[in-house]
Amino acid sequence: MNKNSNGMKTLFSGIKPTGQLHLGNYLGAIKNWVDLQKKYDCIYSVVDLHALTIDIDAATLRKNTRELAVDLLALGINPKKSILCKQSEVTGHTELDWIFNCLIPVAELERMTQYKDMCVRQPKNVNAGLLTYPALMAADILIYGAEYVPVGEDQLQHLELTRVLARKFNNKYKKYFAEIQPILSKNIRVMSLNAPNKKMSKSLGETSYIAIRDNAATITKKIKKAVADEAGVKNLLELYKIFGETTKYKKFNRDLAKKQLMNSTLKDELTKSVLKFLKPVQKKIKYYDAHPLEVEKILSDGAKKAQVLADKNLLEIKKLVGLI
Ligand code: AQP
Repeated sequence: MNKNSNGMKTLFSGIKPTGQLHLGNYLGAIKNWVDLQKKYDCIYSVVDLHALTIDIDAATLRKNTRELAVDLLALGINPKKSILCKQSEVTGHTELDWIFNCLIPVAELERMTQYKDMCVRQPKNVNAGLLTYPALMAADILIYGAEYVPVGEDQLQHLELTRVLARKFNNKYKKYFAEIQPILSKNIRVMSLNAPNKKMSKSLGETSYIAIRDNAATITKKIKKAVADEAGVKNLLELYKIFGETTKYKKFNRDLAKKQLMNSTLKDELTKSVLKFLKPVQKKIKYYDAHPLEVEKILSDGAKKAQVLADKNLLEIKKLVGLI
C-alpha cells in the first residue's frame, strides 16, 4: 500500500522547532534527509505539536517554525521532490495519536528513556505530552503509511514503540500498518565545542554549537574558543574532514600523530571551511527570510499533499476502529 505511483517507498521524518538548527542537527540528520530524497518519496515535517512539550511561547514557536522551514529549504530539502510541511497544518495526526494512546499501556510509555530524561531536564513541567510523545510520533509516521524512518540512535526506542503500536493495532483490528524500517543515520555524532565529551546541543549553551544562522564573526569566535583537549581536537578534525580539504586533513592527522599539530592552524582552517560551506546556505536563508509568503506557500502546498495521504489512511483506520 505504501508504494506511490513512481514506485518509490514512503519515508517520514520530523524535526522539532525548538530553536537554532546547528551543525550537529545538520550532520546527524538533515544531510541524510537531503540524500534520501533521491531514493524515497519523502515527507519532512516541522513537528510543531511536539515542540509544545517544552515551555515555549507562541511568538517563539512561530518564529522557530518559520526559520526551521527556511533552514531546511536552504540546506537542500527540495519541495519539488519532497513534501515539506508543518505537522499542525495536516489534520489527523492528533486523531491517530488518540487511537494509539488508547492502545498503549502507560507503563510502556513510562519506560521510555527520553521521557525519563525530560522529567529530569524540566522537573517543573512534566506534562502529559512528554509521556505520550511516542504515540504522537507513531501517528506522525503511520498516518502517511510511511515504512522508512531515518533516525538517530537516541530515537530507536521511540521507533520500536511505533512498531509495537502498529502490531497492537494490526492484532486488534486488521493488518493495516506495514513494519517500519529504521534508516540509521550514517552520519557523525558531532560533539560539543565547549564540552567535547558531550554531543553538540543547544542545552549546553551557545558556545556549544555552531548554528546554521551564525554569522562569520560568531563562528570564528566559537571555533577559536573551542576546547582543544584530546576529545576536542578529535571533534574539530572530524568536522574538518567533512568541510575541509582531504590533503590538509591527512596532513593534520600526520601532525597529530607526531604531536606537531598546531591547534590554532586547525581552528583557522576549520573556520574557513565551515564559512565556505555556509556561505551559499546563508545566501538562500537570506532570500527565504525576505520572502516569507513564498515559504508559507511551500509549507501550505506541502500540507495539502500530505493531507491527501493522511485523509485516505485515516478514513480506513476510522472504519477499522469503528468510528465510522
Ligand atoms: N550533536 C549531534 N550530532 C549528531 N546528530 C545530532 N542531532 C542532534 N544533535 C546532534 C540529531 O538532530 C536531530 C534532531 O535532534 P533533536 O530533536 O535532539 O534536536 P534538538 O533537541 O533540537 O538538538 P539539541 O541541540 O540537542 O537540543 P536540546 O539541547 O534542546 O535537546 C536528531 O536526528 C538528532 O539525532
